[in-house]
Amino acid sequence: MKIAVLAGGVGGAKFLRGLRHHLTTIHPDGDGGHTDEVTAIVNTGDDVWLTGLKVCPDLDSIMYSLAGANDEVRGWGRAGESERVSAELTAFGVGWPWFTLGDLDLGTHIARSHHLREGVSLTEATARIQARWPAIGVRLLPVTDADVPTFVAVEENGMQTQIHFEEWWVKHRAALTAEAFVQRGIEASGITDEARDAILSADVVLIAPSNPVVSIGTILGIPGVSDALAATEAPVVGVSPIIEGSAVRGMAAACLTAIGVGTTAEAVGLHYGSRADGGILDAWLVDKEDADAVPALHAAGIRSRAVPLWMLDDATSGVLAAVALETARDISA
Ligand code: FO1
Repeated sequence: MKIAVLAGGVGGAKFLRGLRHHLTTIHPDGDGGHTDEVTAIVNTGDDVWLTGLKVCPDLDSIMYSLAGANDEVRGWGRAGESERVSAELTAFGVGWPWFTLGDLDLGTHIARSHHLREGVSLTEATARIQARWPAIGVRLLPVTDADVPTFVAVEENGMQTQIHFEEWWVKHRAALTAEAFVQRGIEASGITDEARDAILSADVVLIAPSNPVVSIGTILGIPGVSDALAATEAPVVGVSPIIEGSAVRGMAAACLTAIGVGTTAEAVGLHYGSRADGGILDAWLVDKEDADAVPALHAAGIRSRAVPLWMLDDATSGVLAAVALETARDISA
């Protein structure tokens, strides 16, 4: 089976681990992996060139998590990390002192930047650094090879300004009211051929429970993505990142408010819209606590099921992934 998954950082990583766990159970390859083809199409709006290095937070979150090399406590970066170089960078007054680049993490950024400086695309550079962990079981693709960083329009010290998403997210913890999210350089960007092909040739397309604005929304903003989702024969099934009116993780609420969308499973599903109406969804999974959202979603042409969405470990994430695939099968049937 060919599965394409649109994903951001932490929520996307957990969901992909669950999907891989499920596929390894139902379609084992006899070598601890699975025989299916899973492609993650990952948000690159968080990306930033910092101290001369290309940092790709969502691609790295997913890569480290699938490799089992992620810091489960902090929720980002590498396990067993140290910060000797970062302390020196701060002493030199370069980079963002509030945005810690760990020593192991810097290895990723140096390797990635090395490949980019050799002239290969971010897609190719991602494939090369991903090969460091041979058995990830998911192909990671940036949604675009162009630099399209997300900037956040805020008012700081009484002035209207725009700051990089990571400055808003990490330095300010999203405490500055986001007036808009701006994808800089988007005009000159486009979905990569590899990502488009993954969507068009998929048997199933899944929208991971990632931040609907600055992760999934950013992916959808890249020219060509919505067209590919409209054109694919595959059913598109999404998983709500909001349970019982609160973002499972991160500051999705602050982001949704900024674009005038309610922080509910129903509102996000309706925001993504049904494919029949030019949106992206055939189906939207909501948590059992949000079962009252199902009728409104059905009325909007979006199939919906209320199932447990909490991803506590690979097993529970695997059950969720299984339900998403089963929902897709029901649509195709
Ligand atoms: N998040 C933090 O809260 N503090 C940090 O210092 C930090 C550094 C960092 C460095 C590299 C990287 O790939 C991610 C990093 N993150 C940090 C997490 C990052 O903000 C998130 O992974 C996403 O950008 C939000 O989804």
